[in-house]
Amino acid sequence: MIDPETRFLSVKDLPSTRLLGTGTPMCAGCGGLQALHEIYDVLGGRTVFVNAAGCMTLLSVYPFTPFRGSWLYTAMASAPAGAQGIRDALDILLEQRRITPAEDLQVVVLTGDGAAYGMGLSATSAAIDRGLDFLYVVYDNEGYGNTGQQSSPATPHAARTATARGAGGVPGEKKDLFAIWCAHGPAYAATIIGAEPLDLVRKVEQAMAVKGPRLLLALAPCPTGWDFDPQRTVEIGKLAVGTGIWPLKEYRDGTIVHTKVPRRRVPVERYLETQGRFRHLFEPNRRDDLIEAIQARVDAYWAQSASNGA
Ligand SMILES: Cc1ncc(C[n+]2csc(CCOP(=O)(O)OP(=O)(O)O)c2C)c(N)n1
Ligand code: SF4
Ligand SMILES: [Mg+2]
Repeated sequence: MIDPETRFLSVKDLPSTRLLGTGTPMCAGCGGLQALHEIYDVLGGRTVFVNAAGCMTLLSVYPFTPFRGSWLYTAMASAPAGAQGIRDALDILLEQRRITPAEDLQVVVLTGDGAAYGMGLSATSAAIDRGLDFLYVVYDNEGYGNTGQQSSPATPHAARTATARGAGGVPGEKKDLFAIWCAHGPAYAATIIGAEPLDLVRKVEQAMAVKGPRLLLALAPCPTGWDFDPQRTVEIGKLAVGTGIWPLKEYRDGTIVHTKVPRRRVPVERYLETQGRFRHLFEPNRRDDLIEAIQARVDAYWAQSASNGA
């Protein structure tokens, strides 16, 4: 039932973990929002989100929020520093017995790839080094989505963006944030995607079961920035896993394990052809050089991980 004062669904009608409706317009079919919904189902309301500027910032526009806990908005580079301040404050309240352990909150950074792979990387590295007890959730839509999908360090090779409009798209390669986190020896790290909810939920539970720096890195199919029909979000997410472009894996105790290995990998072009950002690989002339380069990189990744026994 809609509450006439807040214009949101009445809280008492909903299970305690669901996101409430938001008054702000988010894109239909947003893969980042899909992953966040699923993560929040497990996390629940005893969370405080620390958000680096990006698309998800529009979820909480004062005085409205779809979350049941608190929300702190920070500059793009500063979310881990904000998380440190909140964790410290909670620890002081606990020490002074002004809150009970049952009233303690999970401190969760919510950030896009532009902040996570780029602007916020230094603050993140320092927070991991300090052993900060926080969950770091990245929705990776492979570009600066909120400002019109400019290239970010997470944009994949050959994708066209607002700042890479040339014949070959982005010349560089996507940065490996998961590997960067693992090199720090965190308490936990995992890649996830909203289109594989069972794998995702298990990883959120694993992350919540330990203390320290923890990463959940979600590929976030983005109909607006990647140029596809919003109804294809789940299909494209499953193709990202099935082609092997987005390996689902987790890091625990120094070991990396793949949690879903595609038995027979689908050719990457099945994934690429679903998105307007790769249309120039197929029209007006087929760019076999670029398609083969992308396929070769994926093949090399899986050959390497097989030889490592991951
Ligand atoms: C230092 C700084 N530079 C630029 C901006 C403008 N800005 C706001 S959101 C955004 C895009 C952030 O990209 P990402 O972290 O990937 O999140 P997304 O928008 O894709 O959700 C930018 C560039 C900013 N807020 N701060
Ligand atoms: S631009 Fe992409 S990531 Fe941002 S809200 Fe829209 S669909 Fe989601
Ligand atoms: Mg982004």
